[in-house]
Amino acid sequence: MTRDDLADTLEEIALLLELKGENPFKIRAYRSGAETVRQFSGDIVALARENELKGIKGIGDALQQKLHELASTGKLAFHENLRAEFPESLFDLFKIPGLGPKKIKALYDSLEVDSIARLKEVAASGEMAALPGFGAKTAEKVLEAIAFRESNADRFRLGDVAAPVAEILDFLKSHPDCLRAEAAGSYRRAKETVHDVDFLVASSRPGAIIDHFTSSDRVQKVIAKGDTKASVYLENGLQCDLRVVSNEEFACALAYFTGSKEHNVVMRGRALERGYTLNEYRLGLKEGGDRDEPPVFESEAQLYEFLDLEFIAPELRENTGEVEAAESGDLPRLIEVENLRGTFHNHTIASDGKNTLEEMAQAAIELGLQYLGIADHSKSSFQANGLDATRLREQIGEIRKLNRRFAEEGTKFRIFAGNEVDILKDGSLDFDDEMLGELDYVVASVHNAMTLSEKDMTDRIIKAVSHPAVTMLGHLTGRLLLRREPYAVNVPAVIDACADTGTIIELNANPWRLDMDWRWWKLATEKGVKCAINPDAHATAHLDFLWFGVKLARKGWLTREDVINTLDLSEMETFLKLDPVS
Ligand code: DGT
Ligand code: CA
Ligand code: ZN
Repeated sequence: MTRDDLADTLEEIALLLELKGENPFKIRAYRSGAETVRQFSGDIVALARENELKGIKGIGDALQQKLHELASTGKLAFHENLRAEFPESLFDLFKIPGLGPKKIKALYDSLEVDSIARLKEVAASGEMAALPGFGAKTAEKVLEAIAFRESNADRFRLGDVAAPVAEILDFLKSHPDCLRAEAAGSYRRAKETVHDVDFLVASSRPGAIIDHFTSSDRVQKVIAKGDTKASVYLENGLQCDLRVVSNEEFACALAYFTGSKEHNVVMRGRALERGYTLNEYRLGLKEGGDRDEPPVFESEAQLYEFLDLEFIAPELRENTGEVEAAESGDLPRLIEVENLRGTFHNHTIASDGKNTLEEMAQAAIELGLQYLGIADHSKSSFQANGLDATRLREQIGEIRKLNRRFAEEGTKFRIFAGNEVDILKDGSLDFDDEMLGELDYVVASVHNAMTLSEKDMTDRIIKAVSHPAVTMLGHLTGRLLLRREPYAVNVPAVIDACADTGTIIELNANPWRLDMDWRWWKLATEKGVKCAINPDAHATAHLDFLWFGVKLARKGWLTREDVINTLDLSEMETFLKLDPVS
């Protein structure tokens, strides 16, 4: 049970009571209770578990009891009974953007909409558009949202699978008969979303490994179980496949199941040209061929070498030129997480972050970073409590003070005073030049008016990056993976403008974004544009997102030289034209 679990449950109760047409005061009590739980500064989950919520404003007696039951037992009878009054399929409707509780209630009451399938029907037939408060535009939006949902069905964000994958790998490796274990497939290639995860184990006792795998606490349902293969679902619906091979087969199997399919086709072609066959288990002799028996490969690297190739990092295996580069010895030396010295786009409690300046700095120091850029929101992002010039100047003062303290203590660490300045609808910035001039650096981002035409959006962003105060462009397309499509924008034109103006483009490492997309970085570096890998952290724990950022940067063929935040502190001070703190 987490804070979010508690708050989400209260919110869902409010929705269901609303659908039942219950007393608005009761509904409001649940809704504001959810808000209180989210905002509470102490450990609300522990307090609820220990039944010590008394006296907290906004949580009455009835809510205290319910939160206690939920936190101490993991469920709430009242909630479960309420849910049981509705078909399970109704709950999918809450995941359609643009359908709030009021609309869901109207659809449910007048058109008996209780599933996505029924929703699609009434949106397509014109019945929805005819309802008061709906209209043709709403119906169209709903249909688009359903189509988006269908095309993303059964996909998962890399950020949501990384933790379970690491746990399952540890669990597999804990078995005494497991010689080697890896997660292959799109996960290993660091795709931003994956359909399923393909585990591979080397063992001489496959049956024991398969039993072990399917008995994991993480496994919710076993889909199929054979002598050397098994497929399961985890609690979050992610499908995981396991294949067990012999230790001799492991290297070829790992290469095969890492893919991509397109990369494999080219590899198999190379093997054939040399008189061999290549399948998921081994390199073999081509029928009628006159070659010697091929060796057993202990590692993927040996297989690549045998086919006259440099080792190709899994992130690059998409058949976008990596085999040609490996043949001619021109593969880039990819960036590694250890190369990062600092990072920029990060938030604090001054806007919508969860931690203070000092806590964020401390966390960055513990990660071994030498600098941390603070870029809270600007005033137009009022929903994120953006800062006006007065508050921003105050923050700059606090940063200077902390920096002097670091210098006095002899800590080699500096906070850079920046801001994530909104790019307004017309491409101008949310602060005047005087304010911008007081900052160490500026991240410029689009946060509103996302439905402009492609031309208007492109002009808007180009105007912003052309402002001399802008150091870098934040999350270029505004996409939220599996949730919101990128807005319409001409990415190559923006890359050209950034090249002309010397503006850095951010690789936003938040697993919801991973924006700019990895497919564009080759073009950007060809044009001489630099990358900044930024976690867009809203809490200290989010600094770990840098790990996803580096994975995706590697997927975009980026080297240490392409990524600006590999500069050390004094190089970065020079780059930002700042005097060292004295
Ligand atoms: P996804 O959809 O996110 O799960 O993507 P992948 O790449 O993990 O695809 P998956 O799980 O269907 O298969 C894992 C790997 O196995 C894939 O990357 C390449 C290999 N593979 C699967 N089917 C074929 C095939 O028909 N031909 C070849 N050459 N390779 C295949
Ligand atoms: Ca897969
Ligand atoms: Zn932002």
